[in-house]
Order: sequence, then structure tokens, then C-alpha cells
Amino acid sequence: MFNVILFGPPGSGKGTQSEKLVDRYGLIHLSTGNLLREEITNRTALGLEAKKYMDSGQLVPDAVVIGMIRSAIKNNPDAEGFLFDGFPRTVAQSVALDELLAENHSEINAVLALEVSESELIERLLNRGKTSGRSDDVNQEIIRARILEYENKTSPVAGYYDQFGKMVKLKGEGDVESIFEALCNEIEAKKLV
Ligand code: B4P
Repeated sequence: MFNVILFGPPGSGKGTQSEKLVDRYGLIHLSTGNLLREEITNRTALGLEAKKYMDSGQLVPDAVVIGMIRSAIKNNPDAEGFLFDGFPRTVAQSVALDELLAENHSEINAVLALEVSESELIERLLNRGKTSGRSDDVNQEIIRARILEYENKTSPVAGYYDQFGKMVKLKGEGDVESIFEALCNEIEAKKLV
């Protein structure tokens, strides 16, 4: 198995690049943001609970997202690899993911981090908010709250993977195709090892 995490702040291009990467490498795309939005659309109890956090720019509790990922991994026993998009977002989620993968005699092979300035993040998300219908993208205060959550709770995840030498930082600004090629180069390099 080959497992990749696409890491970065909200609006850094994780969702955009994930779609292209799963197409090229045949990985199973697991986006906790998409899974949570599906739960909201289906008006499940989990979705209604998660919406309160998402609408205010807060992270959804660890137990909820870890449970979703556990089921998704179980539901794909023949996967050749997973691309985790927007997960893990806390160190507790990272530890849980390592344990889940170890149960399947697997591990994370690379963590690819997209670096983008705060002003560009805000501009991209406000721009997406004009057409996406996403309630967390329309208000600058909520976007700032999401970035603050990232700084406080998610950025320590980088240190967690760095201790295992799995962290690769890449420039997330510029055109989508060039960023995609840079990500592919890293994946190819790791696959040859
Ligand atoms: P996500 O769905 O993961 O949303 P995101 O981080 O905002 O989006 P992403 O980074 O994928 O967007 P992209 O840049 O591709 O999370 C939403 C919420 O769900 C969180 O706030 C949290 O509440 C909850 N949640 C999710 N996972 C969780 C977890 N593990 N634990 C707890 N809570 C969790 O797109 C942004 C825009 O930029 C797009 O319009 C795109 O077109 C544009 N763009 C992309 N690349 C560009 C480029 N190179 N140049 C210019 N524009 C670009």
C-alpha cells in the first residue's frame, strides 16, 4: 500500500490537488471535509452535530472524524493506497491514524504540505464562497477562526510527522498544474525508495 497525507491550512489547495492525484495514482480519496458535508446533506445525527462546529470555523471533535476514517478504511479492504485530505488535523488524529494503518500492516509513506500565505488563503476562500454555497466560506471572521484553529491545533501535526522524516513542504502558490507536478515528483521519489 502507498498512503499519502495532503496537509495544509484551509484553502491551501488540498481538495483541488487531491482530485488530480487520485486520478493519476488510483488512490482512494478520503476527505473528512467531504465526508462531513455528506452527513450534513443527509441530515444524519452526526451531520447535525458536526455542522455546529463547521459553521463557526471550529474543528469537529476527534472521536467523530476518527470514527469516520476507521469505517472508510474498513470499507475499502482492496485499496492500493489512500490519499488523506484534511485528515489528520490534530496530533491525536495522527496517532489514531497510525494505529489504524498498523492494524492493516500499513503506514503513512509521505506527508505533503502545501504552504500558502494567509492573505492568499483568505482571498481564495472568500472567492470560493461566492459560488460554493459553503457557509464556512462566506464570512471573513469564520475564515480567520479556521486559520486560527489550524495554527493552534493542526500545525503541531507537522512536527509529529517530521520526527519520522515523513514531512515534505511545498510551495502552494502559483498555477494548479505546476503545484500538481511538484506533488507528483515527491510521490514518485518516495515510491522509488
Ligand atoms: P475541508 O473540507 O477540509 O476544507 P478546507 O480545508 O477549507 O479546504 P481545502 O484546503 O481542501 O480547499 P482548496 O484549497 O482545495 O474542511 C472544512 C471543515 O470541516 C473544517 O473547517 C472543520 O470544521 C471540518 N473538518 C474537516 N476535517 C476535519 C478533521 N480531520 N478534524 C476536525 N474537523 C474537520 O480550495 C480552496 C479554494 O482555493 C478553491 O476555490 C480552489 O479553486 C482555490 N485554489 C486551489 N488551488 C489554487 C491555486 N493554486 N491558485 C489559486 N486558487 C487555488
